[in-house]
Amino acid sequence: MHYSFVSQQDPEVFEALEGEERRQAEGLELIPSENYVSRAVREALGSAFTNKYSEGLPGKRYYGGQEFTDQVEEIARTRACRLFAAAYANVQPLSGAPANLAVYHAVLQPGDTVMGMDLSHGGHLTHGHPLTVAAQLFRFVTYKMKNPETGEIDYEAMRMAARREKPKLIIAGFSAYTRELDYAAFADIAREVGALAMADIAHTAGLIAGGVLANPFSHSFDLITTTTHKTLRGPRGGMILVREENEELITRINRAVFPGLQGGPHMNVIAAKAVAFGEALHSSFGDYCTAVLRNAKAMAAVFAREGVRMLGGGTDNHLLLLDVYGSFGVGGKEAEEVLDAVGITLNKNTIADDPRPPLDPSGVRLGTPAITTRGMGEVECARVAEIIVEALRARDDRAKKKALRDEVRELAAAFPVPEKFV
Ligand code: DSN
Repeated sequence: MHYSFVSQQDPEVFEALEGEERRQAEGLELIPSENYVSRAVREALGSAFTNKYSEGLPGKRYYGGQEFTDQVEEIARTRACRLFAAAYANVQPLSGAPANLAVYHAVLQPGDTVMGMDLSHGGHLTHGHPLTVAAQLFRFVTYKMKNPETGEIDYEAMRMAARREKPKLIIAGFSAYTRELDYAAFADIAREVGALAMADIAHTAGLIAGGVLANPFSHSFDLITTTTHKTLRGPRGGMILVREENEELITRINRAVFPGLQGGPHMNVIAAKAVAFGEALHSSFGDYCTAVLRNAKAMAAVFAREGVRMLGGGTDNHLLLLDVYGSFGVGGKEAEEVLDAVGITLNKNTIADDPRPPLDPSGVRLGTPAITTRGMGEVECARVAEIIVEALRARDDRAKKKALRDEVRELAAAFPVPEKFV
């Protein structure tokens, strides 16, 4: 990106833009929720749609001048439905947290019970953290893994808890869980207790669209929420998908998004979602998703060989969660800093029932979506895993860290961030 206008008009902001471009090009991005979008997606994000207000839905807006907003929102909605076999898509949520809140607003009454995965076992803040507004309005109960070494969720304990607590909504989804979910078990429990089943697939949306992980709609889930970035490789944003042509539920969802929670949708982002969904419908996207999983397994094999404790014992998806405190005697905060210094970006993360505090937990979380977009394969990903192990073991050895930093730069230079995916 050249930023020719910003560079002339606003050197201060230009410096930050250039710095971030350089950081992304020269380092290796392993935060599993991050990725690189195509130049086409960036063009749509920077388009004239950013100037436009368009409260309402296609064909039913509150402002004039909507012929092209309607056109682009319909393209995004239709493509989203095709990607996930949905009957209906609302593509207006600003991101994943507002999408989840919109579903709660649409289908729950204050005081209703919701069941979600415990945060330290991999769940997300919006699935019931006490500091969220949702937790002040609704009553959240949690389920956990039976065994953090295998990652198996305790579905029987979940069923017993659901019978006892009578949730109105059961959420399947995570931001730090490495194993495939048994959507059939979730749906069965939800049906038994009369709850709606919602899957928050923010992390795995691309992998589901690409056909390498199961689609919750194939197991009768009622609703899906997701972000549109992460593995789906679109702009930052969210959406809500409905499985069936259920007019009442669809109307509730639409009203919860607008005017319930939001005003005007960000039409430039919706245009960029449409472009990204078009890329995800392309046959090459499935190959990308297959490579994401293969690369994650290649990294897991190195960590297993090196005796690094992985929560869940490995991975079925794009992410890995390492117990760095247990494995290297280093907290997650210091591990994140050491790896940042060698050019590898990942994030500190709590592990199941972590005794350490969230700002310096026992774990780090990493994943393969971004480095796979750069074209790296199993050989490179295995080497990146080795570099992580070497850097954490040699964290007090400046010369070794410098050598690793140089190697990371060379690797990044050999796999430039691509501009086109289709
Ligand atoms: N912040 C996202 C993640 O990193 O997983 C989830 O909201």
